Amino acid sequence: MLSKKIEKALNNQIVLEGTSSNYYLAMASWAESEGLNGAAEFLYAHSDEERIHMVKLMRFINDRGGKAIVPALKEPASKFKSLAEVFDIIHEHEIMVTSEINKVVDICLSEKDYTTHNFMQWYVAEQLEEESLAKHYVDKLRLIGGDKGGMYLFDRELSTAKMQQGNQHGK
Ligand code: OFO
Repeated sequence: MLSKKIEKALNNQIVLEGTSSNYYLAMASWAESEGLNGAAEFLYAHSDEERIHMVKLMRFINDRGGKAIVPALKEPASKFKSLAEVFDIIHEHEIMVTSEINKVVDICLSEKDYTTHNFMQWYVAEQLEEESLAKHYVDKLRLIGGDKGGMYLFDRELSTAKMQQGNQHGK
């Protein structure tokens, strides 16, 4: 049985995962409208991944006798200056999500809830991958700068890039 404190922390995390999914969806839509089809593919897929992260939390809460809440989400930004800006935002966002996940892990330890602590380790590993992937693309875009040929190749690379976490964790 989940303590109220843990249930609340997990429901807060649901809000964040849902927010992430929405952010990526808005970015995907922007990229698609800009003709950045590879980036759009990548971001649509990432949005789906984040929704899976949200639902995974919901099912865990309900399974353990708590009550998962489907959150109302704010409308995300829909205009971006460039793909470089999009990936800067993603990187910062994922750093923030990591720190929120670490807080949930701290609460698990203080509540001596080792089952939820164990469950949260999946998210800890996930964040490590997401942060490093985002950083990798931020660095690449910085190198590309305003080079159109480089941007074309980058967009093409994204169209084949899979969100590694989905594959590695067997979702
Ligand atoms: Fe759910 O991993 Fe990003 O936010």
